[in-house]
Amino acid sequence: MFADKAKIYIKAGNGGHGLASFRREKYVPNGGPDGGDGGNGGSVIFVADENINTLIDFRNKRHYKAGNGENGKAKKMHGKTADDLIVKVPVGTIIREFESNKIMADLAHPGDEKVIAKGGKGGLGNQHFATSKMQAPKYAEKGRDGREYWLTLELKMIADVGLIGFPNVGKSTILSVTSNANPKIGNYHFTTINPNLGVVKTKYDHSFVIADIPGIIEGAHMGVGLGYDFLRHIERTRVLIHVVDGSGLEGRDPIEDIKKINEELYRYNERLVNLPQVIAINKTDIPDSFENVEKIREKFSATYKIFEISAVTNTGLNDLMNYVGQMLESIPQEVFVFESEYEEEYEEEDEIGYSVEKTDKDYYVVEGPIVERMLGYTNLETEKGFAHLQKFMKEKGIINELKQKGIQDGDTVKLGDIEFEYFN
Ligand SMILES: Nc1nc2c(ncn2[C@@H]2O[C@H](COP(=O)(O)OP(=O)(O)OP(=O)(O)O)[C@@H](O)[C@H]2O)c(=O)[nH]1
Ligand SMILES: [Mg+2]
Repeated sequence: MFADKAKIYIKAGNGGHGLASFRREKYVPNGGPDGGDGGNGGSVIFVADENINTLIDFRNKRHYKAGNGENGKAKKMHGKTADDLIVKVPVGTIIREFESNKIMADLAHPGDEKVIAKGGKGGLGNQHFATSKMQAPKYAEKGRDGREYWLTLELKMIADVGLIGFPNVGKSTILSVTSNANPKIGNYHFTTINPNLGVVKTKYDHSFVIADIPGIIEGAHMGVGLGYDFLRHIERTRVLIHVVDGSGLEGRDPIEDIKKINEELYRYNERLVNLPQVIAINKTDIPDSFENVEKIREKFSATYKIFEISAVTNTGLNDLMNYVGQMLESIPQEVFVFESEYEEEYEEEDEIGYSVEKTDKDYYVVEGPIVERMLGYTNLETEKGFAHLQKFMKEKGIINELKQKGIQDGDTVKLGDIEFEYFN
């Protein structure tokens, strides 16, 4: 099966949590804080590997997760950082974020690599938060979550030459006769529904990769026929062979056909219509073709090199392929790389936690740097300031934690330096 597209889910590992703990030693009643840091979560990294040719594996295995970092431990021991997960993809794989369809990376060269989902940072243990004012901080930082994405992987086949034209003009037959490929051939439209690739060897001893794509028809850019989504497969080609049916058997005007195909190319991507193009008039074994050959030559020979061929009798194909092979020699093989369009969401500033403790029957102590910071810019004398405090406690989850610890109306909360009565 041809696999040039896949949808997968990736998740980087979460960071381990920092630990809040205190040294316990014999004869030392109140040891200092010794909570270690959480380890970082593993990232998901994509690498372009020459030994992989299709995305077929991604149809079978669709979830890729890197490990989580370990939580911090006592005695200032750090949790282990998780290994990154390396995902190998074929060279020429474009990675898009599924929702927005934006390009996150184009791994165009062997060995290209990119971190797509970053592992979450481990949280700091409480040992970092001791200050002269707060010598026994009971809070530690939580680990960050690793990034997660649904992705579309899309393989841009890197063909040197693309065969284009209306349906049934003989593109697949040409591919089968000139290359090692074995595409389906049929006397009806849209025989080819997925692109085929083949390697052509010329008498000059160079070889190139040729792509046969489904037939294009007028209106393809609006989704008529098979649409033109598959034109992306020839976006990176260096030469196009424009195949036209010279026999006129289908009652079409080959001049119009050539113009229409070029119009569709143009609408897809202007670059495509400006690629070097040669015209191959096929089915010239059919006697009726003579008139059309004349017409095409008259109209297009100033613009395009024209070949008369017959794929079924294998006539003229050597000349065509040798010519194209030589054209390629003079066209540098520059790999077209798509720029990344995806902007990673801004990661929230580090927020160091707080602790909630029940120190007496009806007495609760809340402390921590975010509390100090909030108190620093809030004037609790004012109604507005007090409203802000309530909102803050709710949003940060402090209220929830107080409830979990069993707070009742009328109990006292000590928040930093202030005390107030709790009412739900
Ligand atoms: N007489 C004659 N018939 C040909 C020639 N080349 C191809 N055909 C026939 O034309 C029909 C279409 O050939 P394909 O190679 O499948 O055409 P295609 O352009 O790939 O068609 P789609 O995949 O539908 O776009 C088949 O019946 C072929 O046998 C030729 O040179 N002469
Ligand atoms: Mg075909």
